[in-house]
Amino acid sequence: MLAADQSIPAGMTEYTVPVRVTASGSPVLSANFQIQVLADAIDSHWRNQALPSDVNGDGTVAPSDALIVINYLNLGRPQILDPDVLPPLATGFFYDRNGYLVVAPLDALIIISELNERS
Ligand SMILES: [Ca+2]
Repeated sequence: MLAADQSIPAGMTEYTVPVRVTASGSPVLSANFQIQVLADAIDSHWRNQALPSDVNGDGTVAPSDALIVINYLNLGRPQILDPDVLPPLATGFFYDRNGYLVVAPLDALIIISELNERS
C-alpha cells in the first residue's frame, strides 16, 4: 500500500491503492474502493521517438521488433533501464516501446498488437 507522498515502486507502471472510507455517526457507514494509479510515460531515451514500435531503428515496424524485446526478456537482462545510457549507441535497440524505462512483456505485446491491426 502506498503512503502519502510515496512514489510508485521502480519498474511498476501501475499500482492499485485500496481505500476504505468510514463516516462516523449512527449508523456508521463505510465503503471500500480502489484507486488505480498509472505512471506517466517519460521521455525515455530507450524509446524510438520517431517510430516507437521500431525497436531496431530500421524505419519499419516488423515482427522482428517484437522478437528483439522477447529475446531481451528471455535473456534475463535488467528490466529497469538506465536513463543515463543513450541507445542505440549502447545496445543498438530501443527496447522501451511504451516509454516507462522498463522492458516488459507489454512492450512486445504493443508491437504485436500494432502489427495485427495492420494485417
Ligand atoms: Ca524495425
